[in-house]
Amino acid sequence: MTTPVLYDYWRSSASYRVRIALNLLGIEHETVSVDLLAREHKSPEHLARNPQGLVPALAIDGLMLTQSLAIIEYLNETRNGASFLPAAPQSRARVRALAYAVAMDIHPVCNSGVAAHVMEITGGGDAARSAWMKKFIGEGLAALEIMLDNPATGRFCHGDSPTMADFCLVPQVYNARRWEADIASLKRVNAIAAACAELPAFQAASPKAP
Ligand SMILES: N[C@@H](CCC(=O)N[C@@H](CS)C(=O)NCC(=O)O)C(=O)O
Repeated sequence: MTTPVLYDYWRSSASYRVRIALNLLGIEHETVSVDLLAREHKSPEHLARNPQGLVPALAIDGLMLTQSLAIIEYLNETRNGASFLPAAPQSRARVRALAYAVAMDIHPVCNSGVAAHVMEITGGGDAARSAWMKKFIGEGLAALEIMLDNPATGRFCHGDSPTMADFCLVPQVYNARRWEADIASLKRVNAIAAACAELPAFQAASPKAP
């Protein structure tokens, strides 16, 4: 069988989500870096993998998959032992809502390409970019903290084993710290991030990993 190839960028939070999932499943894979700063994601070579010109893309099972959550759900549906989404429909809906709150609401407005364009058309500099990130990440994670005030929350976002919601939360917390968004008071968010940080699969997926 061909070794899967993850096309990613070390600081990309969407890629970070997929790295966590691959590590939790112990799927051996190669990684090919697509350097966002060098704009390699807009090269013809990468656009052939993902017409959106975004990372990650995962070559697996003869497919070229894109969209981190679609990739995670594909792995969940095709790999034995994966439990990235709970079985009960109401629980699945909750995990998806938590994951989407990050991946579909916080992440897109804070994407590097979006922030760079806002700065370009407004003439904002580093201070404006930082204020933008702080606002949207801070507000988004504050809402997530309230969503996590729920009996279904356990050591992780949903119960006591990691799900797709944790795969989204952890990279977003990494970004919050990077941009110095004020999330110190978000007790559940921080406790879950700390619980995830104890797991080797999350450690190895981190941009801070050696
Ligand atoms: N919804 C997509 C988002 C992918 C995405 O936005 N990736 C970012 C890195 S985290 C990217 O490639 N940004 C390049 C750009 O904005 O030009 C997913 O979950 O895979």
